[in-house]
Amino acid sequence: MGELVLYNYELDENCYRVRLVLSVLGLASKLVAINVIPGREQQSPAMLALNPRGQLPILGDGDLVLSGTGAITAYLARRYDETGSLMPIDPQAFGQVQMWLDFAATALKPAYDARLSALFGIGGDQDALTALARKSLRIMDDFILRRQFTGAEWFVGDAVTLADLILFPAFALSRDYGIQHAEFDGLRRWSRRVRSLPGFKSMPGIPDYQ
Ligand SMILES: N[C@@H](CCC(=O)N[C@@H](CS)C(=O)NCC(=O)O)C(=O)O
Repeated sequence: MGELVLYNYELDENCYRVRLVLSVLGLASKLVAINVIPGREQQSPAMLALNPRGQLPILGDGDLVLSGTGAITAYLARRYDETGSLMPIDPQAFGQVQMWLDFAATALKPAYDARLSALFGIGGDQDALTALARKSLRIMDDFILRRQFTGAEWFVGDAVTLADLILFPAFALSRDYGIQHAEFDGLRRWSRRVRSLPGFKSMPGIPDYQ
């Protein structure tokens, strides 16, 4: 195994997703701090050489360089999760995890942008984005509540998967853009389970109480 290097912006939700997966997997990594706001260092020639899209997160593992939250976390799960449970081998569970990863990248994009708008004044119309984010969190809440009624605790199967780790930050950080956790009983219960995982790691904006 080469050295894992994460090009990281501490306040970014997607960088946090990678830090969380690394931590739950018990992997040590070198964090290289990139000044995104206000420095726009992710657009520097050195960073564009690693990711021509000029975005974080970027992960180096020896000679391998990956960018994009989904690709990085899927790689880490497949490469380093010896139990194979974070990214299940079983085709049905694999498909269900992929469905939630797609949901995180698409339906939860407004939540990402609403937070950028609330914290940094970029990303678009905060009210419109917050309304879309609430709709997506409601879909997640309805889904997990129905599962909790049957005794299940996780989004897919009977153990934590990448789906839970990738969905978690959008809910955990929702107060940053004005959505209170009291609106979502199922997600509150589920997020306590995520927080109790061995290796769980928090970030600024996620309070310790729950
Ligand atoms: N789809 C990408 C989105 C990454 C993203 O939006 N990264 C932010 C982190 S702060 C970024 O680099 N923003 C700066 C920019 O887009 O110029 C992913 O999932 O990794």
